[in-house]
Order: sequence, then C-alpha cells, then structure tokens
Amino acid sequence: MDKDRVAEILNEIGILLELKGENPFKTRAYANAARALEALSEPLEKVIAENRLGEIKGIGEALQKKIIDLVTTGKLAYYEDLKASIPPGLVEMLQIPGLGPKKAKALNDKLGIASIEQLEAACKAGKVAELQGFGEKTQSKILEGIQFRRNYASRHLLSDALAAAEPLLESLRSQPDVIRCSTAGSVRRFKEVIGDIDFLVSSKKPSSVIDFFTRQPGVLSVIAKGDTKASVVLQGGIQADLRVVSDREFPFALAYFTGSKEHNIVMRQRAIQRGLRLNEYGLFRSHEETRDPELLVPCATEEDIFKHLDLACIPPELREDQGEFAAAERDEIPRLLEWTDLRGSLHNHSHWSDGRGTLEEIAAHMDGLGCDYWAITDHSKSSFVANGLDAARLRQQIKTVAKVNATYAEQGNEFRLLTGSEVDILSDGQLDFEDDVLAELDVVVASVHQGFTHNEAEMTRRIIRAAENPFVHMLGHLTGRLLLEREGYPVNQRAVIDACAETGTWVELNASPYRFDMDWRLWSYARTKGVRCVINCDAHRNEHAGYLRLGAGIARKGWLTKTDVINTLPLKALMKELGRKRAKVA
Ligand code: DGT
Ligand code: CA
Ligand code: CA
Ligand code: ZN
Repeated sequence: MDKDRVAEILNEIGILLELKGENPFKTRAYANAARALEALSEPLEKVIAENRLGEIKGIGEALQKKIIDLVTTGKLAYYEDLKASIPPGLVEMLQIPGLGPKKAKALNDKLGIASIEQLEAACKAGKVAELQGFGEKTQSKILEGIQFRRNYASRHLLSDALAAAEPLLESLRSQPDVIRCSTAGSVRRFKEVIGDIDFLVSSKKPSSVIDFFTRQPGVLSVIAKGDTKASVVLQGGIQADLRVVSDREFPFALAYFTGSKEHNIVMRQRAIQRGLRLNEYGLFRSHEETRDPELLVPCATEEDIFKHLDLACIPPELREDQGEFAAAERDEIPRLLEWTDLRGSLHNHSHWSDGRGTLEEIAAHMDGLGCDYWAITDHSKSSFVANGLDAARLRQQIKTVAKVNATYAEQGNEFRLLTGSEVDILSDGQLDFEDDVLAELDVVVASVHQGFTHNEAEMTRRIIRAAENPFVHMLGHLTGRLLLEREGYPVNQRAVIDACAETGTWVELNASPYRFDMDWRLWSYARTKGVRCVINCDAHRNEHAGYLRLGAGIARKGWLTKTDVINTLPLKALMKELGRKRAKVA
C-alpha cells in the first residue's frame, strides 16, 4: 500500500473516531500523521525498512505499528472494526457540505439520525433547528447541501473517470477476442463532468469479452450482464457500460455511442437528406429504419461515415452541435492543439506558499518530464491561509530561482524556472502587490481568492481592473468554480474577455480537473476576439504536471489550436511575449 492510500486511511480513522466522540487530541493525531506521510519525499517502504518511521514528527509508537501493518499487509484490523462499528449512513452524511463529524454525531445522539434520508426528514419536520447549536439557518443550509449532493452524486470528474477507464481499456485491448475497442460517450468527448463511462468493443465472441470485462479487478459489482452488453460499478462508484458489436458495425456504433445526442440528431438528419438512414448498426441506402445488411453503405472508420455525409472528420471533442457541422462542411475544422505541444505551465505553487516541494525538487521533476520552463507563482500575502508571500519573501524567492537556474545554465541545460506570483485581486480590484514589485517578476497571474459575495457587476469590474494593470499577464481561474463542489462567483465572462482583448491580457485555462476554468464553451468567443489562452496546471505538487494533458483536451473542446495557446512557445519566444504588455508603459 502506498503512502497516499495510508494517509487516506489515517485521515478516515481520525474522522471515524470523531464520529464516535473520541477526544480531540486522539483524533487530531491521525490527521497530523496523515499530513506528515503526505509530505514525505521518499518511499514509505524504505523508511520502514530502515526503521526510521519513529523519526517522523507526529508519528508515535501506536501509530507506527498501524502504519507498518497497513504498508506490509495492506490491512488494519483496528480500522476495519472501527468502520464496522459506525453506520455507513452516518459517514455518508459527512459528504453534505458544512456537516462535520461533530454535528453528525450530535444528530445521531440526540435524534437517532443515521442516514441522509433520515436527516432530510428531520430537517423538513423542523427538528434539527430545535437542537442546541443548530438553529434555523443551519437547518436550511443542511437541506440545501442535501439537494446539492443529490444533483451531483451521480456525476464524476473527468479525471476520476479517465483514471478508472484507462486501465480497463488497456486490459480490453490485450484480450485476444477483442478486435477493436474504444471509450465512447462523454469520456471520449472529454466532457469536464461525466455521468457514466461507455466502452465499445468489436469481437466475434461477445460473451467471452463480457465475461472478461465483468471480472476485471477494478469492477466492484455487476449491475447487468447480457449477451452483448454489460453494466458494472467501478471503484469510486462510477458506472461503466460495455457494448460488444461486430467489427463491421464498429464505426457506426462508435459514432452513435460517442454522441452527443445533439450531434447525433444532426448526423441522422443529414443522412435522411441524402436518402440514407444512420443508426447504431450502420448507414443504409433506405428511406426508412432498417438494419438490413444488403442495404449497408460500407464504412471502415468513422471518417468514412462523415465522408458519406459530406463532412470532414469531426474530432470527438467537438461533437456537441456547437458549430462543428458548419466547419466540417467547409473543411474548416481547425487542427486542434495536441498536449505534446505544451512546453510548461505558467501558474504553479511550491512549499513557499501552499504547494509541496522545494524549487530544486520542482525544477528537477519538470525538467525530467521534458518541460522547457515552469513558472513558480506562489500566493501573495492576502492569501494568508495559503501562506502567501509578502514582498520581502517574494524577493528572497526570486533570488532562489536565480540560483536554481544558474545550476541549470552551468550544466548547459536549457530548462528554466520562471519567477512569478499568483497575485490576489483585492475587493476593489487593486492588486496585492505594488506595480514595482510585479515589474520584477517574469510571470504575473491575477486571481480572485476572497470576497466571493460581490454581485456580478462588482465582480466583473474588479476583474477587469486587474486586467487593466500593465504588469498582469493573465487572469487565473476566471470564475473560481470547483466542479461538483461549488458554482463560480458571478462574473460577466464575455465582458472580461473583451477587456482582455483590449488590454492584451491572456486568460488562463486552469487545467486542474476540479476547475477547468475558464469553461470550454467560452473559448471560441475568446478566440474570435484574439484573446490568447494559457493552459496552467496550478500545480501544488509534482504529480499535478499531468494536468497539462487534461487541460489540452479541454482546450481542444474549446476549438483551440497551437497558436492560440501561449505556453506552446519555446522559452525565448515566450519571454518576448511576456514583455509585450508592460513594454507599452515603459
Ligand atoms: P454522460 O454519460 O451523462 O456523461 O453522457 P453520455 O454522452 O456519455 O451519455 P450516455 O452514456 O447516456 O450515452 C452515450 C451516447 O449514446 C450518447 O452520447 C449518445 C448516444 N445515445 C444514448 N441515448 C441516445 C438517444 O436516445 N438518442 C441519441 N440520438 N443518442 C443516444
Ligand atoms: Ca456515458
Ligand atoms: Ca452510458
Ligand atoms: Zn488560485
């Protein structure tokens, strides 16, 4: 078991203990130990093998034993027993925003509530408001939270869906009875949020493929299993559908099950206009619904289907009926960005604020991945919870960056860290640093992290004011949304885009799968205005470099090409672009 999973379990133990009403010192010890493990920069196995677990601050003897059990056996009886002693519905209640273990315990103790359904009923009956420490306001907050969770419980982040889908697709590919296979549905279209995962396989032996699929290690339970299709639940509670078709049907089924529904409707209309019928089984020379193989228009790939409907091939990401047909008719589908076009990220954090890793560690990792550059843009002082930097620490950091870069230069290595700041946009639209400080930095990202309660007009004005600053290169996560968690604050994004066009400010596509902000639906507008995109990891640890691939997929969904995206530029050209806006005031 790896340290992140061990840390997760320790955290969970802390929460379970809190639900039991254990003393806070004990429960906090688990959370602290989890944090200490997460911060560990070497493999946990190694620390254990060398008997150094006790040297880590915050891990006492009892905890050491538990951690060793987890790492060596993958199990911990104490944890299993603890989990079994608490109603699962009570743990589930913690997923309601604003409901912590203390409140959940009180609800359980005083009203016997042990599930979300019971909680909802108690709120509606007004019983929760009567409890000491709750009140009307808390009660309505809880009800709101339940509704929110219900709307989102069956939806998943793209990143979680991909993490579940990709290993399964790999396994399917290796199964000897599988001829072709692919994901379909919203995963293939790279939607930011996913209902369920769809797989499509062609085979001569469907039942063998179905058996193989339902027995995969990632499969938690089988919902339905037929001759040519199956539905299962994967780890993380994500549902996955598999359909098996003949290889001749494969391209038609792939097009159909990739969707979107709106896209499919137009495809079918186009077929009808040409005296054809399109469905999941084929494209037929017929004026009515059929699947008669005699009437089939043979197509080896999706591209052939598009050709018969007088269309250039439409990439799956664009199949949302958002202008792809007009473009494909004129053979004007742009050549979309590839994630390998990206050369680095311009908004990232380090241990100087709320990220992990020293500048040396980050540089080594990103250089190792093949990046050309990596900007360090830690938080500014107003973000004090995130340990934001004041001007003095920022200047210290600039010196450290220079030192790191000097070692690369000496080795003849062209990789460079860039200095920077994710500077807070304050309530009135002023920035958290004076212009003379910002002028010392390679990269300035301006973001809103506080004062979310302003109305749309105020918010828009505030952000536009930041864009007007000559030292601000780009606006970070424009709406502040957290997918499946919270809506963004209200802001007129088109007005902000217009201001960016006027001032030569770029807009970030924050590639964190929790954000994907600015939304893909707005990039076409930005593009027509000539506003350029920066795809940023907003990395808080090295693993987050992988977000570049996700961000590129979302950029493709927004019709963006290599030239629309600033961080496809090599270092020298990038530096020139970074100097452009501020040169106007010099
Ligand atoms: P999701 O799962 O909610 O994230 O979204 P999708 O797009 O993956 O939807 P899903 O899994 O229900 O179905 C996969 C595709 O199958 C969908 O994108 C289009 C196609 N499809 C499913 N049902 C219909 C339908 O009633 N009419 C049409 N035209 N296409 C459908
Ligand atoms: Ca789906
Ligand atoms: Ca489905
Ligand atoms: Zn931020």
